[in-house]
Amino acid sequence: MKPGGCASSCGSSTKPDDTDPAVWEKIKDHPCFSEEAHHYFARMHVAVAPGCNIQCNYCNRKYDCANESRPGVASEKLTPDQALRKVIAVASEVPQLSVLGIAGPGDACYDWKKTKATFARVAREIPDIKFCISTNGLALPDHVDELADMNVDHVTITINMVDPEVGTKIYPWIFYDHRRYVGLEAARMLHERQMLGLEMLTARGILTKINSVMIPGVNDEHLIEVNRWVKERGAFLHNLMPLISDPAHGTHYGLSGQRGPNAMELKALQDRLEGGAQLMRHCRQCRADAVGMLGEDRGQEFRADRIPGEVTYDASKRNAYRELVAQERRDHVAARSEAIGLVKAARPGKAVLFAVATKGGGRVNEHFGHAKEFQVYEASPRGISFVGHRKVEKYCLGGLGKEAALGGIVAALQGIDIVLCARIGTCPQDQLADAGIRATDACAHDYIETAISAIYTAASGAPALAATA
Ligand code: CLF
Ligand code: SF4
Repeated sequence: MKPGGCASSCGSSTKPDDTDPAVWEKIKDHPCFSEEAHHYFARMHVAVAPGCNIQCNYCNRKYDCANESRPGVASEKLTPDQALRKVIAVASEVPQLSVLGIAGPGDACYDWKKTKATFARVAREIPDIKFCISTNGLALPDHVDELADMNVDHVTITINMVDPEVGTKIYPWIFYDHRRYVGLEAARMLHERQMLGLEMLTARGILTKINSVMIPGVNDEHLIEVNRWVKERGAFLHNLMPLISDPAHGTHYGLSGQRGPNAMELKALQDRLEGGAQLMRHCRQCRADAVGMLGEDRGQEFRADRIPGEVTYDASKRNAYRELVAQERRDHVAARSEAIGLVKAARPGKAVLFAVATKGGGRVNEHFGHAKEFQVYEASPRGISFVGHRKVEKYCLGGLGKEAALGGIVAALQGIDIVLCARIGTCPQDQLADAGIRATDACAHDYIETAISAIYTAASGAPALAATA
């Protein structure tokens, strides 16, 4: 990161032309609500809300694996006081931290007392942290006014259907007003409460993101309708999450063999939704106790038993980071704008998919062998757009390449044309080439868009950009 001085120490960056200033103020440091912000800022979840009032066929909260990144999974449940200690410890050590989210492991609105108590305690100690919750929506309408009073600007509702018939295949039961409901009646009640909650949030200016789990053969086609409904009701973002399904998780879908979509099926549906509600494409489907940048999870470092008895908030790291990032983001915005202009001006050609190894800052700065995921971008005559990410097993272990991992990486990179990374050896480079994927470290440490533009314009015959490390 380049050192830089932001006189105002505000952490702001250049606002995109198409974003309302008040909205930009809310999203500019939120790693989930702004794709650009996720290169710089981190979230943490505290697992204070274990209770849930519905059953989803893709959920089993009894299962936990420390290496598993999946909503609903948490290694330890916390009381609001324990959560406060953890937030203070993380905020003092992780300079990128900007958002505290409550995303279960049950439902943040159903387990409301603990959600509210946690936010109240943290607000007193760290007033500049943003609050965020994720909910299934059933209990949401009961708490919208309190969310507004607590300055919660970001709410996620998981909405998988707007047709209760489809809902019967996803939700076996709900629990509402002291009673259990099943079948069509349950799905209809859930749907009505979700729509009411969304409309109430929109009316109060709270930004709402809709998460939809894409379940092939159950609701994949139907999500086009969901996108239309939530757009009409003011949703800010729509996030399609691929179903994670494994018999070992003990979920209904896992045990009954329901498969999730592959990366290209997800992209195809996302592409069909272009022009509807704005899509989030950088979700990492994180755990209910995740800590760190979206592509990483430092939760194990901050387990309750690793936090010392006395914790006092030290704001110095977060403040210093914000000053550095403000300048860096301005540079990045200018570089990206130039790069996109060059791609648009290049001779029309086919769309090219790039997989980028990065460890943050919006740059090509990770070695191929160290990457645990690749960020995917598409360059085309329309410009450069973020498409998603592909998780992989690390190729390099103790300095040696793992041949077995490479097959999995090639499979995960299905459809990718070019891999950009900070360093790659000839052995993996040759094997990727055999699979039709070009890999290069020629643009190491460039901004991602600058690197893509250089290669895309060179390939299309236009003058290549000079590298700007
Ligand atoms: Fe957490 Fe969710 Fe808030 Fe983000 S996560 S409550 S909006 S702070 Fe983000 Fe994780 Fe995807 Fe959620 S990457 S699962 S979208
Ligand atoms: Fe699990 Fe969340 Fe569904 Fe409740 S709402 S069953 S916690 S996925």
